[in-house]
Amino acid sequence: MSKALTFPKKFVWGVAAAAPQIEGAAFVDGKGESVWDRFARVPGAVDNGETLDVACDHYHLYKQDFKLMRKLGIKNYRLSIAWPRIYPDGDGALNQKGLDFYNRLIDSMLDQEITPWVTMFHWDLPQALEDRGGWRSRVTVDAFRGYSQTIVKAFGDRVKDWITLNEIICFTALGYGQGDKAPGAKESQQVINQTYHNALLCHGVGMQAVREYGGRRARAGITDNSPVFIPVSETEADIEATKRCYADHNARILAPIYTGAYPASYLRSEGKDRPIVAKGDMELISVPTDFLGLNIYCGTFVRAKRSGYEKLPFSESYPSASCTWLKHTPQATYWGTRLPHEVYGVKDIYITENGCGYYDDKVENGEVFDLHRRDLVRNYLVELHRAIQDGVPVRGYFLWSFMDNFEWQDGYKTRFGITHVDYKTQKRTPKLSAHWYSKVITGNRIV
Ligand code: PNW
Repeated sequence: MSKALTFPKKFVWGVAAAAPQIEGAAFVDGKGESVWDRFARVPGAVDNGETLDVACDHYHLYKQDFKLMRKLGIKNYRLSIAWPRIYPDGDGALNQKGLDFYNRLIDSMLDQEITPWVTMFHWDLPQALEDRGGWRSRVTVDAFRGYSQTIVKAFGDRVKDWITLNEIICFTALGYGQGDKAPGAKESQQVINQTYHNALLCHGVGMQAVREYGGRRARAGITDNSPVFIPVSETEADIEATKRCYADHNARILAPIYTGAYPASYLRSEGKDRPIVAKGDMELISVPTDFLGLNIYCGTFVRAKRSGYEKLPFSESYPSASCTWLKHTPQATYWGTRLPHEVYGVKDIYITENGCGYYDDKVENGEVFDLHRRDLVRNYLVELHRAIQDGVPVRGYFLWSFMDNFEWQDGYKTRFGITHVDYKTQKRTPKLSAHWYSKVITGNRIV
């Protein structure tokens, strides 16, 4: 048996999902409306007018879902807590039924010997907070302080690994700039920069909640989808160019977290649109983290140019998943982990998401032959293994996603799961990729 593709001892293998994409029960047991519940009702916002109302009904089916996870040998599960279940209005009155639900959920995971990795915020801002300014406002930072403290106090006896926020860019720039994600606003560049800044403050506030109330063994970090760049050739010139490109594109999020300051070049280029920074903000944003979570799906190729670097466009025939933004670029796991380590000195990296979405995963005679997914994930893991061999401190990998789910503005047609969900019957069918991944986990090596 070849040893070459074995992962380090104690490497963490898991799967990931997020509350709004799987739970359903959107208005059950006192849950408040989220910006996504509202946005999904805007005509044209989500494909086919689909909503999050039922999704995979994980709210009611979590026990069987955890049994299936265990059967597949999955020992780590990255989930998120729905803020509007805990505080329907974002702050103020606490919804005890929401706390009860996550208590049952976590206990049920532990019964199946699955370790929870909890994301505090995966895009489902309470609509009531949006009505008071949402990410534009520091009201949200204050509300997040209360929310994060409450959940760390409530679940910290059983949850040791915390992720403050998922993908700042997606709920700020895409929600308030591009407008294709909730709340679907179109704001000025200054406001967008302020939404980033307020999100960074929440990250700091969440870190503090874990430090204060999480107990001695608790660890915390953020999950980012910092843009990934890949040198088109692994020559010194292209690698140097790629590093410069990487640093330029991470000036808004990773730089402030890991250096405690926005790069001067960023502040210069934003000019009067730069975020308003209050005293103490940068210290809060750069509270030391225990790990960095990275969601890695694809990268952009870069080459050296006399004046610096050049990003290369993808041709139309370049291979991708059904969602065309997801180009087949396995080297993304190599460069996407190596560069934060080299540029920002990040220690302890987890891939908190990687996977792919297809339209045509079908159950035939009880099976789903998603060879395309198995192949893609395998290729990305080979490159991740190479990163570890080269000394990049990658400690774990979470596959997105455990089961098909609500893929935001794409609705339900794009399936990211290694488990197929029949949305009419809620029947779960592990796909071929699930059986394959199960062997990877048990063997701790790529098979
Ligand atoms: C992530 N991109 O989002 C999210 O964290 C998940 O909730 C989501 O379901 C998953 O990836 C699959 O889309 C991303 O355009 C969305 O590069 C888009 C991009 C990256 C991540």
